[in-house]
Amino acid sequence: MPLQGLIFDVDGTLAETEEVHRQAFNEAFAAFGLPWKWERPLYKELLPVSGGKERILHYLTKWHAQDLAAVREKIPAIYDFKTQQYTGAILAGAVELKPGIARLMGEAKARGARLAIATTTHRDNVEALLQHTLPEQGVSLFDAIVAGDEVSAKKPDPQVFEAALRKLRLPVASCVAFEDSANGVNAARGAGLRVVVTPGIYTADDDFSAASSVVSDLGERGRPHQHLAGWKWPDGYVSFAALRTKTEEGPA
Ligand code: XBP
Ligand code: MG
Repeated sequence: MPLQGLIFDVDGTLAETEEVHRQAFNEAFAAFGLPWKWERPLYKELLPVSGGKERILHYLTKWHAQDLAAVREKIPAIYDFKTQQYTGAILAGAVELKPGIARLMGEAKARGARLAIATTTHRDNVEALLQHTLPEQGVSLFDAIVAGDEVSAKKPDPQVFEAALRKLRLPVASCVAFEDSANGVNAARGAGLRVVVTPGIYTADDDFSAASSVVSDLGERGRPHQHLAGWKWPDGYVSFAALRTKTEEGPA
């Protein structure tokens, strides 16, 4: 079936954003007078819990159960503050798109393909990232955006990818997902999508065995990526033409 749709995860896939999230969480904890500090090793342990609110509740329950009654109802306010801190940092230029992302999106649109976002993060975070990194088109580049709280279950549940497919009005066999984590791969595979993985700084040792391709990044002409597993890419970068060949050749 011809390739017609690309569905992108956000955090760790469009850009390496998790350090900005981690910093924003810590700023929120300080602002609310909580003596909590998520350092990198702990954040790596917490990341498999999708969603900032769910992640905070998981941490509170597991590490500070004695404060559960006092803090639980503050989680929405803590998360809102965190989101404001995060979007502020993104709009101030904290990150840039990973290699090949803007190029592949441009190639896809030039060939009439549709683009979607399927993410666990807050919609405000997505819009800030797109506004800063794709200033000409931003959100309008995408035919569908499905963000964290718009589905009842977050990744690894497939709902966010299923919702994106519905909004794209495309069959699953004509689309490919891009992810950075095992949660994301499992969610995309659960929706029946093939997946190209570019691991994030926190997910390099995740299990990507269900993915069709694992590469360090999507690469650029003359700046080849590192091939890690699965599909091999001519000249070391993922082009729309090469992606179309792979997806039309292989099984769904
Ligand atoms: C990754 C996540 C998000 C972010 C934090 O989302 O699991 O929870 O870590 O963002 P993606 P929020 O699906 O884009 O990889 O605090 O807004 O959840
Ligand atoms: Mg991700």
